[in-house]
Amino acid sequence: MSMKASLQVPSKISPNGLIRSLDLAGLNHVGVVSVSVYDKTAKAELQSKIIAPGARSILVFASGGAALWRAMLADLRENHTHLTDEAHPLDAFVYRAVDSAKLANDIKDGTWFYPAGDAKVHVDFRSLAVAAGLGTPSRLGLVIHPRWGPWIGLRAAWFTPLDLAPSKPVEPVCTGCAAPCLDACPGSAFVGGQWDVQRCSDFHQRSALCAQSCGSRMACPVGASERYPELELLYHYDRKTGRKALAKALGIGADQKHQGVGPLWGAWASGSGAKDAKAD
Ligand code: B12
Ligand code: SF4
Ligand code: SF4
Repeated sequence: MSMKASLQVPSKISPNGLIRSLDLAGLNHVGVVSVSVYDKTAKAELQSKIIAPGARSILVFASGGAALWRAMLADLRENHTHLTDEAHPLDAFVYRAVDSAKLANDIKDGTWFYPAGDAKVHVDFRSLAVAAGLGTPSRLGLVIHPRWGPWIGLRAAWFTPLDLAPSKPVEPVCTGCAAPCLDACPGSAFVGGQWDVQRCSDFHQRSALCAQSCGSRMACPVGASERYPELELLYHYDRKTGRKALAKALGIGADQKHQGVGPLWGAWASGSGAKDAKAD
């Protein structure tokens, strides 16, 4: 369920102001799941009573299409140091947006989680997003939605004491599709018609063909008009090259404190895990 700055909530305190504020920052795709539903599939160490005691509902914030990217570009044009001084400019933009939305809407309760690779608590955002009605699993391994296709970035989750009405689940999207994603993959990364992270990762180790894009994701016809712009794709897949290109496009000089990182395919499997993996 996609909620643009509106939500039917039976609670006394409404999160609608918060949702509107974050919508302006590009977090335009929002869903709700109760903690009791979340707890049914969450790992023991990620149960809500451990990571967010007192929470009753979870609001999951995502960006569909290029809205968040455009909002970040507008900010970077005004604030060059948000690119030059930040290790992860997009993550930092989201943290600032959440902090100012909390302040503006007097939100003090609850616990916030982010999908960043260096997050202290590693919430499984794909499962959370599906439970919160932001999309459905796809052959591609990504959460997919009829409007946004696979062009959804999962950005933040607010475990709140508010009792909110849950969002409806999204119906399967891949059923009946001719699956052009399979043929578009040069790395034979699909096993039994389903994306396999190990095969995809192995292909990245031996070929540069997918260094700056995923042909299978590009081939998906669902939400094709919401595909990320070229510069955003480059930034997500190869941040080293991407942030240089971004600085050039914005006319920001060479005083970069961070070089960015190259693709880290395989890091998740080698023990450094999600900590070092790209999370955009
Ligand atoms: C580590 C990581 C990677 C690693 C490994 C991914 C993996 N194991 O699947 C690498 C580097 C390979 C990677 C690559 C990419 N990633 Co990544 N990645 C993550 C990260 C940081 C953690 C994932 C993780 O380790 N989860 C926990 C472990 C235990 O899960 P797991 O073992 O992989 O799988 C379990 C569950 O996740 C679940 N599961 C597995 N797959 C799926 C899929 C669905 C739909 C569901 C519901 C459940 C589910 O079942 C598994 C067994 O219990 C997440 C952010 C996050 N915090 O969730 C982003 C995340 C999953 N990545 C994302 C993206 C976009 C990508 C890339 C496209 C590259 C990019 N940066 O643009 C590629 C391609 C991935 C693809 N085709 O699916 C997005 C996905 C958005 C979406 N629409 O689904 C996330 C959520 C980040 C974000 N901010 O939005 N990624
Ligand atoms: S990144 Fe390349 S190998 Fe992996 S699924 Fe996409 S097209 Fe296939
Ligand atoms: S191309 Fe079709 S089968 Fe593949 S992910 Fe997109 S909708 Fe699903």
